[in-house]
Amino acid sequence: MAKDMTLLWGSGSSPCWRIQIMLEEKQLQGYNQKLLSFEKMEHKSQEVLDINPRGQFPAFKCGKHILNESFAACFFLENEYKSQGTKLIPDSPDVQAQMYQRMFEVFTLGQKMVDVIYYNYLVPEGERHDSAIQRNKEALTAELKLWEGYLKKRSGDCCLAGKEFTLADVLVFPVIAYMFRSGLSSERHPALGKYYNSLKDRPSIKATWPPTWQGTPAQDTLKAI
Ligand SMILES: N[C@@H](CCC(=O)N[C@@H](CS)C(=O)NCC(=O)O)C(=O)O
Repeated sequence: MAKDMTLLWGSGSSPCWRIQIMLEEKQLQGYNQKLLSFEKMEHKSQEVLDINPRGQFPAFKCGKHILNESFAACFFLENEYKSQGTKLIPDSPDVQAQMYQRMFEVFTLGQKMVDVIYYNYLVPEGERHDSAIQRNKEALTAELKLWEGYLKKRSGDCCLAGKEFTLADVLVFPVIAYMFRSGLSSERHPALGKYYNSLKDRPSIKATWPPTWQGTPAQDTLKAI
């Protein structure tokens, strides 16, 4: 159970947050955990490498199983603890179809977000171009328009796949939250803003809110998107 689990994590990392939300939803509080620092390069420490040879967060051990990919960890936990805590994969094929579709689309959304927020980090100084920055911003704007459309269609619902909180929300919410933290405007993206506000106080999410986000000002990188 929880005592056999170890999570090494970094604050603000969406993949780490997914596993933390999942563990809360499955009532697995009391697992071993250690908050480590990106700034101090602790993701490259031996302690992390022993679990995650990629030297990345999350590093997650569940009994004898190593599950460093957040999607893998969340699916594993849902399967292992099907009847404990929140049931996160509903029985309805209609809901499942929506849930799977949205959770895998988050890879595209996340990549487009990273291309904008981390442009300077990803592209060496001499190779940066305003045209590429502009293209990345347009790609993210178009992607967000899609998500606005998805969420508008579900306007009476709290969640990505309908009225129930599912695995799609566990996996997608941290990315949406990261964008609001980075200055995304809920006036420009009202359906995303509504989604964010409807889930941000959910107990599993509140209990695991990234500690480095508390009390520090948000960024404004995505303000104009
Ligand atoms: N593929 C992993 C994410 C791994 C990952 O990209 N981790 C980032 C933090 S969000 C990291 O540790 N970056 C530091 C590095 O790669 O050196 C998952 O989805 O769980």
